[in-house]
Amino acid sequence: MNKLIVAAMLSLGGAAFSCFAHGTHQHTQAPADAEVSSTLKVSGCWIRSLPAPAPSAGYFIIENSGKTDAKLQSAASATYGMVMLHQTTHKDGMSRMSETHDVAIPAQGRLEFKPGGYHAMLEQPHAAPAIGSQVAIDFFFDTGEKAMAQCEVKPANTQAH
Ligand SMILES: [Cu+2]
Repeated sequence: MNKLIVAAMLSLGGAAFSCFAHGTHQHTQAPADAEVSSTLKVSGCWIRSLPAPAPSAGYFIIENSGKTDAKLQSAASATYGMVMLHQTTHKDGMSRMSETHDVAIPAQGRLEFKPGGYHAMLEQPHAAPAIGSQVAIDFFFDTGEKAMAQCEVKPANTQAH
């Protein structure tokens, strides 16, 4: 792992972050024909922007007004070469991130992706998006549907909404 990334993350509040080397990527290809869901909505999306080569993180709320559980399988954005789903866990005073898949949103429920928990890891930006600009992210579910969101780019020192 790049020392610059560690330094950038340490400067975010003292917590020691460790991004696992993702050795076993199984990237779900975003289905091009996915229809926009009428029951799965993403709102409140924002991005904590970090200078390259550090990845930025996306946070948002998924609401499921449907009658069955749904799983978020992947996300994609034209602004980033790769978007992964991550979960931050805390153990022995350390924070670390690992890749996750199939994040369940319960029927008639919601799930918040927020600092210290689930987030979208936004890697390989094609161009660094300006603070205050909007970045489009698509979210793909096991129902074969997608949800779209516009995410506001916020500065690196943003801790929450
Ligand atoms: Cu992460």
